[in-house]
Amino acid sequence: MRAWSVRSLAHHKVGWSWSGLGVSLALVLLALLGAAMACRTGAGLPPREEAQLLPLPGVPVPITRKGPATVVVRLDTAEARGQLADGVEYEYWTFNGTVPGPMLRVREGDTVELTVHNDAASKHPHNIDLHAVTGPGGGAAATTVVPGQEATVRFKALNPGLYIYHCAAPPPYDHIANGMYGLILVEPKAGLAKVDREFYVVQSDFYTQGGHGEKGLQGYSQQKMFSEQPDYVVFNGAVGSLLGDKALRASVGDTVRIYFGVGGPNKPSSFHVIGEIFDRVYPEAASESMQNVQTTLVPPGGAAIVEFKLEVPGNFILVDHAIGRVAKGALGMIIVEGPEAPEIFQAVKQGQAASGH
Ligand SMILES: [Cu+2]
Repeated sequence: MRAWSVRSLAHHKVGWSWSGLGVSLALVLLALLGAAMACRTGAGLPPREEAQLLPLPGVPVPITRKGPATVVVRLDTAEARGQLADGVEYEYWTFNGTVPGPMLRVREGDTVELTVHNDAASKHPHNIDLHAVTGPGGGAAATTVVPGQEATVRFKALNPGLYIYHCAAPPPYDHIANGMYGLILVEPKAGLAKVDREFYVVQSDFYTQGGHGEKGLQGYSQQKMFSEQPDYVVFNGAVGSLLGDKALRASVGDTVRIYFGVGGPNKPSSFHVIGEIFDRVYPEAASESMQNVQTTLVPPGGAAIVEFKLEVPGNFILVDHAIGRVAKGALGMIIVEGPEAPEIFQAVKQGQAASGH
């Protein structure tokens, strides 16, 4: 890059005097030679950096660089037992041991070099199909790996947006139903507006051999999955994953952004935060936003970005407003602390039976 600035300096000199022309031409030639050498030595290639992979519901930090990079990502597919609900265990299939897998964050124009390593203890082949990929299968065929093996794919993130990634190993519906999905954010070149807090939430539906709440290790029911009758509809892989001491936390005055996706396999989400209005929604994670939205519909294999400012303290509940699903687990919470704002909201005469909101 330094070579180009020398060349632009040379152009300035051309404008100043004819006597400097010889010097200027020499500088241009030197600059071109330098650029050619930089290409040959690789010094002109974009920088390489490791993707930041955080525990749920963490979001990688915003990208501040102004040029493209090669972002190196390594995901391990692993089949691991976890808690789907209180007293209910489930054999999840995962990226990096969590449902959803870690959120990935790159910049429009970046090249992503992604390695999928299938844990040696897995019983199944796995792969990754990223909806941010322009290429066959979203990378699925190129990354299909048997247990103990790994594969690498490289793609250019051409389109900004928030995209689902998921396993598409046959049959893909079983791999998705068992928990193999996550989100990749491709930031636009100009970046996103600064906010105070960002969260990562993915909704999905689970189908168990036993009924809702039946204790013990529960096997996967493909039959219920085909008939689209989930026993659980949850945020971030399990009932209660965003409740109690795992609730999201923010302060009065904060502007919050939620990167929200739906892994499915089957059910869309009517995503809503009780007691808040989304100031902005990027519906289906498109580039244009809408303002003042109460509930946004997010399809399986889709995502949305929602933003809202917190004006008053309290507990704000995340739900799928297909409200029966709250009983199946589609419930989370943002605990907002800070000074009361009675001019915006106040209980003038408290009711006898507070709902707990
Ligand atoms: Cu898989």
